[in-house]
Amino acid sequence: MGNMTTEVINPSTGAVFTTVPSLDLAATDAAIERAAQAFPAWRAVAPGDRARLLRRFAAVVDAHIDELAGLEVRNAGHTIGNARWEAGNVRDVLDYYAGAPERLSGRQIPVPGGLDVTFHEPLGVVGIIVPWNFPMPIAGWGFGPALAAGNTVVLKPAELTPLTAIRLGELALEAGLPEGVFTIVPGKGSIVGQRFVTHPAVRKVCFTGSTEVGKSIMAGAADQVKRVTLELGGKSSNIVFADADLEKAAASAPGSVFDNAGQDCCARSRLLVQESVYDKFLALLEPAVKAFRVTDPARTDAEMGPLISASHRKTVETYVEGSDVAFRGDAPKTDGWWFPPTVLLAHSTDDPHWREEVFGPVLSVLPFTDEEDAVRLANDTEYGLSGSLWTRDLGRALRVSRAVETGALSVNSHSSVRYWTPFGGMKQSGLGRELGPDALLSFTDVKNVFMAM
Ligand code: TAP
Repeated sequence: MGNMTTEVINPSTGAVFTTVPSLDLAATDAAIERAAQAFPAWRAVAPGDRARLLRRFAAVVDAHIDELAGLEVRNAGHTIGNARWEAGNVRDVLDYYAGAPERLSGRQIPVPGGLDVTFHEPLGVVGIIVPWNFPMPIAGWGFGPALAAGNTVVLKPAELTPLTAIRLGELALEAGLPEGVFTIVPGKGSIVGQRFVTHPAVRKVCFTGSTEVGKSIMAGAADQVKRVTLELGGKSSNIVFADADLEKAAASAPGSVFDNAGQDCCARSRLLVQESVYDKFLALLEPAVKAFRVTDPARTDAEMGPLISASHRKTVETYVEGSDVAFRGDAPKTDGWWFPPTVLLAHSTDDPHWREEVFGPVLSVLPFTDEEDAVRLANDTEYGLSGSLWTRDLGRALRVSRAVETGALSVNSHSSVRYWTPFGGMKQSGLGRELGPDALLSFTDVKNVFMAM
């Protein structure tokens, strides 16, 4: 079997606009072997020189922000505003981790009879598997720290959204990264992604995607005791207490779930509102949802574009059919995988839209009685990735922040991601942390050396 090609579709129109290669097993093996051959020279690059190369890579990305963002608008249906931020995030992550090679210090530990020191050794080849929902940032969160720590990288973009990754691979070469240090391997998860798990030269797999595939990757990696970082699904809560700034909380709630058409593992897809302000809050929320602008994502005033594919739209629709719709926004009626922002009332915690990750612009609402009830409802899920809470009471903010079982939480805000702070999930939302200092160390193993006097 030779390499095939994949058609790339614009989700705003449903039309094919280009094709890319889809690599077979032999081509995947060849890419992994080139990465393995490039590893000894890459790890030996002087720290200052590796830092300079990463800074140059960041500068080349910066010079191509508009081009990369334009690709993502067409390929993933991201709004142009978001897509620019995403390309800028790749640049920022590279700049941040460019500071790492010269600071990746071990320790000197007091021992009798000699000297004991530790080193943070790179692992070798790292395989990064990226989903379609945030192709650029999720790629960068893997390859930035992995390269900085001295590893070489093979990266598989999602079949639906390969274009920006392929371009980033070209830009890395343009910036002067040696051949084989950072290779894009477009193709199917069942072929390319699976080979990252089974090929013995790949020492770590960094996977972002569904919990189901994440589990199979973890099980497959056990065979070679391969390191894994898993960033999986989420069902995050937005908890609004009666004492909160309700206007501010209502104005920002739509963006917290409908941004990227809800195809966001951090989407606050559960809205928990204290019962004493429930009716008032929903009355404030309704106009904000109806005003959420769903339109051609290339328009600078677009707040939401289409869903990624026709089949995904069908799946999202199943959560709305037969459910109690509180209110909905508008979406274009033209070709493309459009879906209106939708608010559903949950009548039971068994409702599928309350329980499962919809990964679409669907918000599920439920009232709660008191703090304890809010925490219980927020924790009633196997996911634990993100979340928000709104209150003016500092003590409550701290108590609830500590009690909600989630990897990232924001108070009176919906932000989840800063490239210099850790990001990742508790429970079945994932394993390990991306970004910040934690991610860097996760691409190394500690070596202890004792030298006798
Ligand atoms: P998946 O189907 O899990 O796909 C993710 C990636 O894994 C794709 O590149 C896919 O390749 C590949 N893949 C599929 N099967 C594989 C296998 N057996 N072995 C190795 N790789 C395989 O998820 P998705 O539908 O693309 O993304 C949506 C899900 O990702 C949601 O559940 C969402 O919550 C989660 N997500 C989580 C996060 C974080 S940060 N926690 C971020 C984004 C998304 P193909 O190209 O062939 O599909």
